[in-house]
Amino acid sequence: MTGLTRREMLAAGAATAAMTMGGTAMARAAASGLDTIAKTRGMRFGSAVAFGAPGADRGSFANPAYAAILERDCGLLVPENELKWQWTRHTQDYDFRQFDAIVDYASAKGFRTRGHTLFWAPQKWFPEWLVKHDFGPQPAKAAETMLADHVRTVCKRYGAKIYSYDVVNEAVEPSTGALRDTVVTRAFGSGEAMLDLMFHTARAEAPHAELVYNDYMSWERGTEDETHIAGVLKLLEGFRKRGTPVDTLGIQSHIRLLKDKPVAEIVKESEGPWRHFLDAAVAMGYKLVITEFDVNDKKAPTDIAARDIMVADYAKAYLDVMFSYPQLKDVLAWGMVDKYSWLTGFDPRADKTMTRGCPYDAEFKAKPLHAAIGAAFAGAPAR
Ligand code: 9MR
Repeated sequence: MTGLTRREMLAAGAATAAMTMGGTAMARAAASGLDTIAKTRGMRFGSAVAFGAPGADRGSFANPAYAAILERDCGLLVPENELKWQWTRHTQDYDFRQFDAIVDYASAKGFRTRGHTLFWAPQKWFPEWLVKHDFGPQPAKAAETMLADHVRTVCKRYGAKIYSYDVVNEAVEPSTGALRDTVVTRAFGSGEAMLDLMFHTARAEAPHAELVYNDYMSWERGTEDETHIAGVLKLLEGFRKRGTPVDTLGIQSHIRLLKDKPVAEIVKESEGPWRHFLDAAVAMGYKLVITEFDVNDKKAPTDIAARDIMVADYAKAYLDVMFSYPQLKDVLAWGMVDKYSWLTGFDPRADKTMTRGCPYDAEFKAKPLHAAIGAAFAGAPAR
């Protein structure tokens, strides 16, 4: 039993029981934690987690009801916000207090932790001081020093405690497919130079870690998604041509029920072009990771039962396509409980009811989406 935490041993027992009992894949899936089911296929499951004061009503490890779900379903954790520059560099100095608390919890409980993110590329997510920063007479050198220092500082501090980094998040502008133009890329002289520096520095400082380029291009058909996908592919090709050390394409997977169409129709129009994209990425040698999975239920019905089924069906269809790629091993949800999801505030429903894009409802009860994720894992080819 070496290398297994107590939580994993308990979960493994539950999984064995679940796998030997009869019934449908759905019933098996609902009977045990998601990471446990994923492991039977050589895969892993986890979630975003937030910092919080003890007992706070948040998606935090310090909220016992939320922690119980993490400890039941997850083997992987990722900070929802606490490693972003807005948290760690709210001034030009470093402040790791909130992320340290997450890493301490993860280490104590035997979770593996992802680092999101060493750099979030759109300027609107920079801390204010960075937007106004004067890079001086040699801007490329100054920008390089600043970003390399950031990567080194984070990688040194956490060492082997972080197994995978979103080294750069969202560098491609979806409306044009070009790299985003910001005060930082302008100082560097080009977006490519900025990206290359980030990945080379991360490889040197954290040679053990998986290095991920993460973005939100999604499989739903729409002009922006297509331009976005083309831009990401071009970026991935460029990395390979220049020898930039990028291991994995992070696919955020905020999938969206935004059309007044049955699930089967949305899936039918999405799958072909999406596979084309994934095929191209894996042909270049990239691995895949689902980094931020949830379902935007904007156009799903108000009725809870009908909506939950639609969300679950849509998720299952998407995950089945993704899980058919052996290059995909890790799957992380962007939160486990509806009431703490970014979707509730960021993209509220017209009928003002709570969004239902996470595996658990506001009462911490598992929903059909939870069973659908479990069933997708249970049915995935082993890797
Ligand atoms: O879920 C996050 C939310 O709490 C924050 O307010 C927001 C801005 O920091 O970021 C959200 O997470 C985003 C992630 O970091 C990158 N991909 C999109 C996610 C949802 O907006």
